[in-house]
Amino acid sequence: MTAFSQGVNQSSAGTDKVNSIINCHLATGRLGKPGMGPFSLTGQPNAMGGREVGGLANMLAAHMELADPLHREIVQSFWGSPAIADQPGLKAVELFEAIEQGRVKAVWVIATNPVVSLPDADQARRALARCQLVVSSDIMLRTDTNDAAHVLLPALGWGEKDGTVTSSERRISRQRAFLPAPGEARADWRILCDVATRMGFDGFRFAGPHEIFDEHARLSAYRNAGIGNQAHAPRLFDLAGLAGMSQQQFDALSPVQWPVMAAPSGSLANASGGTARLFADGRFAHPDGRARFIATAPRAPFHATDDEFPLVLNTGRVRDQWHTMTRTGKSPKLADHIAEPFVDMHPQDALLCGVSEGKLARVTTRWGAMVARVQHSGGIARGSVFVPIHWNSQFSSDARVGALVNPVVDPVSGEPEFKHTPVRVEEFRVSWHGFVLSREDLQADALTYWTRIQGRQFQRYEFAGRETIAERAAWARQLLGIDDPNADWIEYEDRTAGVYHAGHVVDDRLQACIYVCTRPELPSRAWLSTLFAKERLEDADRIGLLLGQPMEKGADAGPTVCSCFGVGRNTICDAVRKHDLKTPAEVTACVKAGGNCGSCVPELKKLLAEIRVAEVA
Ligand SMILES: Nc1nc2c(c(=O)[nH]1)N[C@H]1C(S)=C(S)[C@@H](COP(=O)(O)OP(=O)(O)OC[C@H]3O[C@@H](n4cnc5c(=O)[nH]c(N)nc54)[C@H](O)[C@@H]3O)O[C@H]1N2
Ligand SMILES: Nc1nc2c(c(=O)[nH]1)N[C@H]1C(S)=C(S)[C@@H](COP(=O)(O)OP(=O)(O)OC[C@H]3O[C@@H](n4cnc5c(=O)[nH]c(N)nc54)[C@H](O)[C@@H]3O)O[C@H]1N2
Ligand SMILES: [Mo]
Repeated sequence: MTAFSQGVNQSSAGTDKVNSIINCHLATGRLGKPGMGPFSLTGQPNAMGGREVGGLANMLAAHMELADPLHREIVQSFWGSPAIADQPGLKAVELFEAIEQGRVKAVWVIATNPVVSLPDADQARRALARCQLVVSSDIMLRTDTNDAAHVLLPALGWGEKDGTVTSSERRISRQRAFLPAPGEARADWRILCDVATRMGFDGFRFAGPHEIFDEHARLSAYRNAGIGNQAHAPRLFDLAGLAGMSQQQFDALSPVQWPVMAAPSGSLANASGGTARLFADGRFAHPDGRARFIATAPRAPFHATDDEFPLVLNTGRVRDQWHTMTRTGKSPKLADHIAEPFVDMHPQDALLCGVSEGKLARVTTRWGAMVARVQHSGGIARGSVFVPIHWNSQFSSDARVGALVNPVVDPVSGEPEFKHTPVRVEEFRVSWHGFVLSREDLQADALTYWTRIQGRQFQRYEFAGRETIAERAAWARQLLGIDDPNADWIEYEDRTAGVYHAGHVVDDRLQACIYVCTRPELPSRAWLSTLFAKERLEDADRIGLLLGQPMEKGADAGPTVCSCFGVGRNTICDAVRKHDLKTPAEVTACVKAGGNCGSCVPELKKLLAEIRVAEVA
């Protein structure tokens, strides 16, 4: 079995790579039987469902192809439509080029955040800034794309709406709302239908998702089974058995894999009416039933490295965030683990570039630049750097990696070459570092570098600057928005060492605290965070606030290592030393860390090694 995802697809030769995988399976006959086959791991929860309804510029609904005149005729006659496009629309990257050139004057962005997620993302931002009408339907108010929109249409999120989704194994499942609709938000289908109806189009007056699904199922079956002639095999995507359901039957639908043929008795198909396996008889979707090999010639990535841009920029995901963070960025538990945008690289490359772990770097390509913290995970080969796709202008001063990514696409699929852009990494020089924990949002834009991290009762801002601050107290109060001269404000300053600590207390509760230092080593955010949960600060807390560390030994758990069980670095290191733990399994047995998803086990290994080295030294 070959399971593949974006390391294969996101390439200027992506379709060739996928065809090569399929060729291997065809050549070896490893197809259509249990435990074998090429398996594309589609990333979006409903990526498959999107394809079924024709969610690409060169597709028609129900898996029909725009380029096929018979398919166009089928869809047009089923819909009773006066016209149907005979040329494909613009794919995402082409679309934004056309917008910037003024060839497209109005755009409606639905459920995507292109100012962050497209390659050459600064071009996408420029295009929207120049567009006459930008409409955005999203479930969040503030996104980088919404910031460029003229009209916002609030949509319902997945837990607030009703319909079906399809998984990678062709299984259609009912999805049911479990939350009420907030405010004026409407489901995407309703927004689309309401706009179409107001524009004077008929055919959009659906009572609900059940009627839309019925039309979808009928189209899939329309002129399908009977049409197996030389030029056209029956279309595999056939939901005949799901057409004509009542509202109750739709509501009770069990998950089922397509094709779902009409049940012979006329009774309604259910889970048993589906098709678990395709191609088991060695017959494929071509009219003659035979599969096709597609010859592929290897092709290098489009842009090669050179002296100016000597490394390769690879981009992708981290466990704790989803895409552009509009939802996961709100979760303190997720934000805690990897707090800031980073560039992961090999230590020797870092040395050659003059950057070092824990410090900031400027990452630059021919298309754009960003700022991120240098990290050595130990998992990056020489010559490559990895930057996560998640951080954007809502969360950090300059962290949209999309702005750096080259816009070359695969000629067939239009998929960008997200994993390969020549890049340069250099020091991002700053003269001081700091952080704030505050119950109120800050106006951070004036800071040279900042990242905002969602905490439980507060926002955390990591920042750094270049300019000389003459009056630290006045500067800090202004940053925190405190104008009351009698505010409960406690501070500590060491001018020679360049250290400044201050706390703002309101009615005995900690409102905000700020720590600045010329060196990047700053007090423990983990312990200071716990002060925000206190209804009133004790004297020892106020002293600890000034010191930036607890008075009581062992009270600081340190930065979170295991997000699942919320176990901090200090807790782990103390346990390792005290009980002489040697393996990650022993650590798990002792303090639980690493005992659930296991993604912190490499970090546990690293900590164990570091402690061992320190002991030996
Ligand atoms: N936590 C989390 N999970 C997600 C998502 C998320 O945002 N957050 N997004 C979902 C979505 S929509 C998707 S599409 C999937 C993506 O899931 P994946 O494709 O698994 O994730 P990526 O991080 O994009 O990249 C996968 C790996 O490809 C490697 N790679 C880069 N270039 C090459 C190459 O030339 N050859 C090979 N063999 N490998 C290469 C990268 O180093 C990276 O480790 O994840 C889904 N799951
Ligand atoms: N450099 C680089 N770029 C990449 C990738 C990469 O690996 N590297 N991966 C690419 C891949 S595989 C993907 S899938 C994309 C993801 O990129 P996007 O799709 O742009 O990212 P999301 O953050 O998932 O954006 C979804 C938006 O829709 C909103 N939303 C959520 N639910 C709903 C809903 O029900 N209705 C509406 N109307 N809005 C909703 C969210 O709040 C969010 O703003 O990024 C791509 N871009
Ligand atoms: Mo994706």
